Amino acid sequence: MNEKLNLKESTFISILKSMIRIRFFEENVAEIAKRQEIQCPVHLYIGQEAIASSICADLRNSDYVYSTHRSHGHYLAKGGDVNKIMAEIYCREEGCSRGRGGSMHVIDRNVGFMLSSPIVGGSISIAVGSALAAKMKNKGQVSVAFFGDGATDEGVFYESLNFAIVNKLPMIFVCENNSFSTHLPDFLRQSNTSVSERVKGFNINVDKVDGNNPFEIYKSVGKMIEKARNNEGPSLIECTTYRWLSHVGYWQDLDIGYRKKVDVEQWMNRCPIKFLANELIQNEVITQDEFIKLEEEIKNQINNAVIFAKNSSSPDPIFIMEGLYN
Ligand SMILES: Cc1ncc(C[n+]2csc(CCOP(=O)(O)OP(=O)(O)O)c2C)c(N)n1
Repeated sequence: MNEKLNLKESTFISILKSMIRIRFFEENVAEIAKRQEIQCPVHLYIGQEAIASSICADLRNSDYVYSTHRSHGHYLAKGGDVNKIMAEIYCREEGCSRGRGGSMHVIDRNVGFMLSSPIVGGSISIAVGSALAAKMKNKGQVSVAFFGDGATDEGVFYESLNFAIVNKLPMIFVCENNSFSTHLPDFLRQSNTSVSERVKGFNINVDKVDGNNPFEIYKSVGKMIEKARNNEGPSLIECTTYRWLSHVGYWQDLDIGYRKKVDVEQWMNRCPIKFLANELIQNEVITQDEFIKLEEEIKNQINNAVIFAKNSSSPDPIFIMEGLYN
């Protein structure tokens, strides 16, 4: 326990590791996409790493996580395997979805990563189905749905929320509010841009936190997980954040006119990794040297994942229909 920060040191070292792993993974994927080594589109998570890493820090392997088109960070934070997700992005048989899914259709039930879906809002209702199953099985499992503010433009979000509340399900709704749905800012889509305010009429336990601050997110979600495990019903956490790169791909979308360079720069100055690393170094949880070593180790791990993926086999076209309804 660190007295000054009032936190369990090992937890925040794990969160830092998870955030660095996601960052390096995504930076590597951006490079791979630039070199046109992969065919599937990639929606990168750079800038939002604190959310997945802090939300998943205390989840159990048996808890369920559901994700979106921006899936890599959620998968890695839930204990996913870097090799398997990299191979999936290369559409290889050794990928977590056996090369059939690519970046947006990630699945690995061994770590409770139930699915990611590019149908905006689509995975929320399925996550609520898992929460219902968890309640029926009564083994203390929690179901977590990650989604963006764009998903709250969809009816399925409100129906899922209502169902989870009425049935007191062990469900946590995690809204990563980065203000944009593709190239549309929130104020052009929503009468009230605050998701947490909008859902208050549902009588749900709700909190709004700085999505670039792992301390805030971890503290808030901890109470929500406890509530869910104690059969006290669902919660919603709105995490305000920003994506550094374009909606899809490795650009910054500065030529389209929906966001300004100065805004991107301001958010980049609020890098969640730098923030947490500085706090941990200043409070003597880790040293600068340990931090650098950590970065090197993770960089190597990601480089090895690229080698693993490239050496993996492509699915045999003969099995193309396998797993489909026919
Ligand atoms: C039902 C549906 N409508 C529209 C789209 C097209 N689309 C893909 S991603 C996206 C934006 C989603 O924004 P948000 O949910 O905030 O997530 P973010 O991209 O910001 O992570 C849209 C509209 C889609 N995939 N599915």
